[in-house]
Amino acid sequence: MDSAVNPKPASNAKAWIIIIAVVLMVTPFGILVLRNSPAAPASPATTGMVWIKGGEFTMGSDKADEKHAEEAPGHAVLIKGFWMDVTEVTNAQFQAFVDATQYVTDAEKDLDPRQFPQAPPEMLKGGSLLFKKVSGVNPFQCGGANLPWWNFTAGANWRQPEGAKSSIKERMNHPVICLTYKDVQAYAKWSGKRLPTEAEWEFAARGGLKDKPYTWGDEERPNGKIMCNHWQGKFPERDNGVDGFTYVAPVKSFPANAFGLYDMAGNVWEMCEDWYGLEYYKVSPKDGPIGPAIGYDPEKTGYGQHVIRGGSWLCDEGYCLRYRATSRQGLDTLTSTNHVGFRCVSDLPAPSAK
Ligand SMILES: [Ca+2]
Ligand SMILES: [Ca+2]
Repeated sequence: MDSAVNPKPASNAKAWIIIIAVVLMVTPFGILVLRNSPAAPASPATTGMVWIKGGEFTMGSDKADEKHAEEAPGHAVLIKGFWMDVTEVTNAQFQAFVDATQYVTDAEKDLDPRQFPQAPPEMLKGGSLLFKKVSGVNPFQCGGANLPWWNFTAGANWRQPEGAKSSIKERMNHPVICLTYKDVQAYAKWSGKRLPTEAEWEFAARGGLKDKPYTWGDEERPNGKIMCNHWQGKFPERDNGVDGFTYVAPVKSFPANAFGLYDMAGNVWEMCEDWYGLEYYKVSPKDGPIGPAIGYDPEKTGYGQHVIRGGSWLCDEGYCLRYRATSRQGLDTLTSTNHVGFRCVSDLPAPSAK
């Protein structure tokens, strides 16, 4: 399991995060729903989207090695057409949603100490898991709760993604980060859209290319060109930033795929609708798969993980290499972190049918 893309709480905090997560999941949704029922954005519903004509494709790969066994087997999948956001949802777009709804994200909320009387006070503050460089660590020898590059940071949320006193003021065209699955569902509902299924996401990411490892083709760096925002250097110690970025990059900083979609590889992982299942490809139906009934649950929280796809600015070429077309991972459903975002899809009629 690639721990670089599946942040876990630091060991001391881990138990409390899990307990709090479980309790939150059975708390009435009232604390999380939109406070109003505002109208959806006034702009045309498919603005900033592209029509993805459906079809049949091979999802996953028969070439997956043991390290990436969750990507196997390759299997035939049939997808109906849909609209998809051209970019990851940006801070500007999420700001419009919050301005219209006064929605408060999970990471912005302190927890009620009466609900968690035994919890250390620092664990009751709203915040997110943030990546922090560390030296002298062999990531291949880490795993489980031992992922020293992830730190719960009180005060880190979408408005201040590096913690207190940070800002998105100069980052409005960056993908929004530090959100939970519920947060992105709230945005999707407000915008009249939904999250893509994992199958829709991979079909779109491949851009019509057949069985290629990357969303742009066969080579990781065609003609020496870096094709997406990822990590160059020794993870988790040093990112050389050869691609021009050592953090989240503005959307559209790299070429689009053949369907006109930007950053389907790298920049931020993108949440999908489906629960995450390690073995799901072995039993997936062909027609419009929607994922397993329950999510992978390595921490035995009784809840589970949802799918994230595409890799991020933290994926390096050795330890991670998750900016491939078939890469998939689960994210604890109540986790917010600074390398995961999302984009939406829509079931509005095809252009020719309007
Ligand atoms: Ca980079
Ligand atoms: Ca992405």
